[in-house]
Parts: sequence; structure tokens; C-alpha cells
Amino acid sequence: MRVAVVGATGLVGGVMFEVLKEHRFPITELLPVASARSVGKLITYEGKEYPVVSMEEAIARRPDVAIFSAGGSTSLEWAPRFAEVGCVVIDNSSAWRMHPDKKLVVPEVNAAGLTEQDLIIANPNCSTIQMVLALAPLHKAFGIKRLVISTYQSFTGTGVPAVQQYEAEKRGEDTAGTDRPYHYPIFENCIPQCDVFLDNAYTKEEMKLVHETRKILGDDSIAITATAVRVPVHGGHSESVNVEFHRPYTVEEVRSLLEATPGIIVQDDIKNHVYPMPLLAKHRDEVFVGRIRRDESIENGLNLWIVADNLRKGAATNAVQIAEYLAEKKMIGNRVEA
Ligand code: A2P
Ligand code: 11C
Repeated sequence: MRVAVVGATGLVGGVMFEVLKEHRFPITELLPVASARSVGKLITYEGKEYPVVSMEEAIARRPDVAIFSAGGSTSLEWAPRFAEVGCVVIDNSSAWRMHPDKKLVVPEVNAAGLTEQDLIIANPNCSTIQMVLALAPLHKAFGIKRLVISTYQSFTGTGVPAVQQYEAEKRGEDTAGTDRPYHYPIFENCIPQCDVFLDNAYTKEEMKLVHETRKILGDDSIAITATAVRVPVHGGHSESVNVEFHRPYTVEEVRSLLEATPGIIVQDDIKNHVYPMPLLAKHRDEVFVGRIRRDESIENGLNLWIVADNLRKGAATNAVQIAEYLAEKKMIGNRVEA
């Protein structure tokens, strides 16, 4: 399989190489791609060095699959050009997610809907991926009526500049007046703003949770409201999710459904202080669910605490799993060259 990693020098790009390697993705040719300023830089993969190539060069090499993590505008401009040469693009940005003709895929939930016609496939936002993985089996069983979500999101979700801001503040440096990505210090702080504010007073991140969740679960009737908060945490995103079901459920049923869901690990033993935390989720591919308990204030209400490494299942792992699904179904890698 000829694989292009677009955004190879970025935070998600780096994790992408780790995941491709750990998953033993069958690579015959690896093409690290980044902006013109990075062309020629060397990327080490499995002990071998690969020079970063330009977008044009990558397209000319006609990869089977290109995994993009280089921002929305880059994807909007370049994904169609890769698709034109028959390359399947798996795109980590928000550029194509809500496009009516593009699939938004969490493999365990809806990969079965993919066909050979899908040349640009959207990878959902990190905070959406981990949540829908846990919610999909519960929606099927009991019907979700409403979700109230509060997130505690790692600064790694903002990319390299945010890590630099955090590290500088941790060293005691004053980042005010620098071109730091956050308006306020992130060290020893919680910032109730992830991404920009929209006209409805919610942030873009909060509205992604609304729209992407409905699209993946295939149900626009679900009422959803979210508050997304940036926290000085490295290992992953945490989410408190309050669920109201249409139908009655038992906590035991929820627990067994979650335990039976591939990709989920239930960590819920309060007597022994067992619950998911970013410290435990870091570098892991799974989504961790705990604090499973009835919301006693409403009928059919449930509370969950969901944690995952946002750079792994929230980005790189999910994208690689989509590629693995396509390879397994022979939707990539079977092109006959003239
Ligand atoms: P570069 O390092 O050359 O700027 P992050 O979000 O972690 O900061 O990473 C962004 C990634 O997207 C980097 O690899 C960056 O490459 C890449 N990128 C940004 N703009 C472009 C572009 N116009 N074309 C290709 N890659 C881009
Ligand atoms: C965050 N969810 O943690 C973001 C990062 O739409 O892919 C990824 C943004 C996106 O801030």
C-alpha cells in the first residue's frame, strides 16, 4: 500500500506514524507530506529515513491512501486533487465532515456504509469520536432523547503551539504578548473556550459535538447541548455525558453493552477508586468509560464519564482504522497499474 501522511510534521502526523507502525499497516511506499517549508526534512519510520515531499510530488506518486491532518483549508484545497488520481483521502480536519455527500466515520459504528465511491472520507472531531463510540450501542438499545455534555480537553488538541505555550508557562515564563494560541494562560487554568465563538454564543467545538454526533448516529432528533473546556492536561480528553433515553434501561444492561463494544474498556469500580483518567488513557487506542450511574433527577437518565487519548482514538487511530477497514474490504491497494 502506498501511503501518504499529509501534515507529517504536525502533532497528529507524528502519532499517525506511531499508530501505522504499531498496527503493522502494510506499507510498500511511505510519503510524508507537509508544507513547502518542510520539504526535504527527514522523518524516521521503522528505522528508515523518509524525506518530506510536497503535495504535488505526493500526487504524482499516486498513493493508494492519503491521511490528512494539515488543517481545514489545506484539506479543502488538496483532498479533491488526491481523489482525482484515485487516491482515497481520510481527512482529519473539519472541512468535509458535514458535507452531505461525505461519510463521517467511526469504524466500529458506521464503516459498513463505506463504498468504493467514497474517495474523501471524514474523520470526526476527537471529542465526538470517543463519545459516539460509547453512545452508539446505547442509542440502539434504548434510544437517546437528549445529551448534556461537558468536556475537559487536553491542550494537545490545539497542536504544537499550544504544547509550547503550556511548557513555557510551566517553566514560569510569562506568555502574555506572545502569539500564544490561547487568550489566557493554560497552565494551572481551565479555559471555557475551545476554538472560536459562533453567533449563537457556543464555540465551534461545542457545535461540532452537536452536528457530528447526530450525523454519525444517523438521528437528527437527538437534543444535544455542550460546554467544552480546555484543561492543562496532556494525555487525553475527558467528558461528562448526561444521557436521557426514550426507553427504560438498567445500569447492568448499559455496563454489559459497553463491555461488549469493541474499542471500549469499562473502568468502573468505585470501591477501589477505579475510573477513567487521561493519565491512564495516554498512548492507548481504546476509549475508557466509567462512573456509570443513574441520573436520579429524571426518568431514564444516565451519567457517564468517557476518556480517550485525543491524538490516538480521537485522531490518528480512528483514521488508521478506517484505512484498515478499506484495505480489508479491498477498497484500497488493489489498483492495477498500466
Ligand atoms: P509544516 O510543518 O510544514 O507547517 P499542527 O496542527 O500540529 O501544527 O500540524 C499541522 C501540519 O500541517 C504540519 O505538518 C504542517 O506542515 C502541515 N501543513 C500546514 N499547512 C500546510 C499546507 N498548506 N500544505 C501542506 N501541509 C501543511
Ligand atoms: C480540540 N477537537 O481538542 C479539537 C482538535 O475539528 O479536528 C481537533 C479539531 C478538529 O480542540
